Amino acid sequence: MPLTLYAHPFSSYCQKVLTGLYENAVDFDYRLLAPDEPENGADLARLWPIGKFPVLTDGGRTLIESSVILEYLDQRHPGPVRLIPDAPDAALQVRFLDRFFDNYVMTPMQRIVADFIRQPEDRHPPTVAEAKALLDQAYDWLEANLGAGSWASGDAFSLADCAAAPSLFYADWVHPIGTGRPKVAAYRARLLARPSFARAVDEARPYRHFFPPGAPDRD
Ligand SMILES: N[C@@H](CCC(=O)N[C@@H](CS)C(=O)NCC(=O)O)C(=O)O
Repeated sequence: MPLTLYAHPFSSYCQKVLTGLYENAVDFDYRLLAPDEPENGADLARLWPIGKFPVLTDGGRTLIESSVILEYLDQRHPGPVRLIPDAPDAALQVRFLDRFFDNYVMTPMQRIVADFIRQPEDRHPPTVAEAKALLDQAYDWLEANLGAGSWASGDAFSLADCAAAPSLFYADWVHPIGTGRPKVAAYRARLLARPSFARAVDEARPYRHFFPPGAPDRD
């Protein structure tokens, strides 16, 4: 039975997992979560009542949470690109950076986007201001800590880059990295040029008009 991924191309966490799948050309059945395919949403609700996606199934096994899905793929469906390095210290650094991008870039980015989905009278400017301040801290930390290698943790593309790609991609749309952080901006550009992530971004282009704050005319 092939791997099955419940996902939507415009979702940032789905792009994180799709990037890992495309890196290693892993075969999978794409179950699009869309109103005109309600059976996929019903399956998702059964598999994971919390309702967040992506969710991956492999035979009778269900994998939930993007980082866990990618680690599972690295263990059970490995390819030439190792998403978690074997060396324990290097693996810890990759897992730390994965948490960094999810918690301090993806999460504030999603908070800002979520505020645009609220009715105007329910919008909450202090939450948006806090999220932007956290993004500034995260961008500054990255600018100071990105190493000389091409990727988040040196010269090998990893789980950390899968997390970085969609988080920096969308975060820059809602709160620009700006010209004062050239290393972060260059890293984001390298991620966008990586064929696996470029493919995920291309697959999401038809949905750009759904981006609640409005998608900029670039990338
Ligand atoms: N921690 C989860 C986050 C997943 C997540 O937030 N997914 C979003 C799409 S990017 C979602 O399910 N949104 C729909 C909802 O919240 O109901 C992961 O890493 O997979």
